[in-house]
Amino acid sequence: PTTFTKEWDTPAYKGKTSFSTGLFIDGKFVDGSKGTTIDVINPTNGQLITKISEGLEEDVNLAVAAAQKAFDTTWGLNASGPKRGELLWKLAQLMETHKDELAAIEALDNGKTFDWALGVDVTFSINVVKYFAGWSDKISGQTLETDEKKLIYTRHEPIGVVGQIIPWNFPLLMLAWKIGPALATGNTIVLKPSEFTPLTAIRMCELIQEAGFPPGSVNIVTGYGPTVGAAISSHLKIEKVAFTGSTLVGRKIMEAAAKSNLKTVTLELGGKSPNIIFNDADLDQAVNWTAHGIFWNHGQACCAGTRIFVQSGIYDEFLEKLTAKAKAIRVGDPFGADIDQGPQVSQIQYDRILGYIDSGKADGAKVHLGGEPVGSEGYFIAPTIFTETKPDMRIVKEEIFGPVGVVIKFEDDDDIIKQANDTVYGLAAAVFTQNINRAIETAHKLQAGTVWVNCINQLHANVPFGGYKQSGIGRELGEYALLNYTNVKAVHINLGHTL
Ligand code: TXE
Repeated sequence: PTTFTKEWDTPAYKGKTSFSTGLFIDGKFVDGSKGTTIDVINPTNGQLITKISEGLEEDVNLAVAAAQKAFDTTWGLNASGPKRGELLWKLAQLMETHKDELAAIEALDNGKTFDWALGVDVTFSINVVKYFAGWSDKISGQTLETDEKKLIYTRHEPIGVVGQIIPWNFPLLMLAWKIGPALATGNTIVLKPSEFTPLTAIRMCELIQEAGFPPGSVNIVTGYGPTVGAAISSHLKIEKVAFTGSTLVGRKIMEAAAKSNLKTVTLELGGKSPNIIFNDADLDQAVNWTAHGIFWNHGQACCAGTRIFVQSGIYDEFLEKLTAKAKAIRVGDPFGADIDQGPQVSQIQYDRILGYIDSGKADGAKVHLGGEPVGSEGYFIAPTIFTETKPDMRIVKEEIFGPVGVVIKFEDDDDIIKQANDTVYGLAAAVFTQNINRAIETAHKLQAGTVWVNCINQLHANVPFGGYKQSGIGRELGEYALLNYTNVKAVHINLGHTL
């Protein structure tokens, strides 16, 4: 494989990087089996960043074989909990040493600003790896009492080779969420990053190697969904697959799992999260959090609070303040000085979002702010707010995954729960009120895996995250994530019962 090298001398970052562009299989960087490559495009200007190796089904097979060998010899039940924890901790330390470089690669590849990449993506990824490092030596079962002539206990054993397929909105962070619990519990991994944002994953392979993980314990096969992704989800030797991405592909993965070997599936899918602001909310704080809720990461967040329900008593004032806040967002080069919002990740997403904006206009919603591209190159879209929407409009029902929010007026407390829950999704929700009873009552009635009260988009390594309804299956992060990566075995020992 070739080497990708780049130097930055920008207001946000000065520094350089250099890493292989190959697949990472059995501890080595290799070309794809057919020698083909994938173009990685810079969303800021539409130009080529570099070419990386394209993996195919054959490469997934090689990666699974390497992962199986590692599981049977150097990892799995052959690596003690303290050893696994030590290596994960070492990895976190290496990420810390290279944190600016990782943030720069992420900003280049994904288009998020360098400052956000550093402050959120890289920092949180390090926390997550450290958090799961700590779990490595605390994986244990139970002893269960039945009668005095029996000893019964459970073991939480690693599953084996696990497949992980991740998206482009938080490339490094999703990798950390996935590999952390899988390695802490002793599994070996075949992971596919998004074809749009593979670079931090490839750089991480070098850090994984440097940390001392045995060859084959982590394999990264870059490639496309219908080839590498499909090969992982239908592989007969992979017993579990974890996926983050669209609901559409989530369905395909479940289908492939069902048709192949009934592998366990966990899914973290889309959302159309409600954000409810009651008359008695702290208005300025609600405005600040709401803006963060829609525009953070350019709206490319599965938990984005995109359906903004505002009670009638404060609607006008709220909308005015939110508009001022959105207007102040500085859109531009992710490495520029004082930039808040970079480009959308790809031409496809850019076209998709503009298509949604057009559908909103055609359906008769009012573009209150934005609603158009910014500049003449790259995939920049102005922060956009729609008002005067109807419940059946596509912009109200479907996930747009861009900097686009819809603001909807509501009157009474009861009706709002119905409106908020009127969606096929159930990933997250937010509620703003200074009345504790209303806050808790609303939080309990909302059908969502996460409810934020007087805040939004808050995530922590030790707090589970995942969806109700079509937003997914299973929970990531926290102790809950460990359940995805272990098989529970009950061992019965007969101490004297005779037959
Ligand atoms: O996602 P895909 P796309 C939503 C968001 C966005 C939409 C489309 O609404 O606008 O999805 O994005 C791999 N078998 N989210 O099309 O395709 C693919 O290569 C196995 C929400 O980019 O789901 C990538 O690695 N894998 C979301 C991963 O799936 C397949 C984050 C995700 O890409 C595959 C991203 C197949 N047949 C998008 N086809 C979130 N929950 O945060 C593709 N992939």
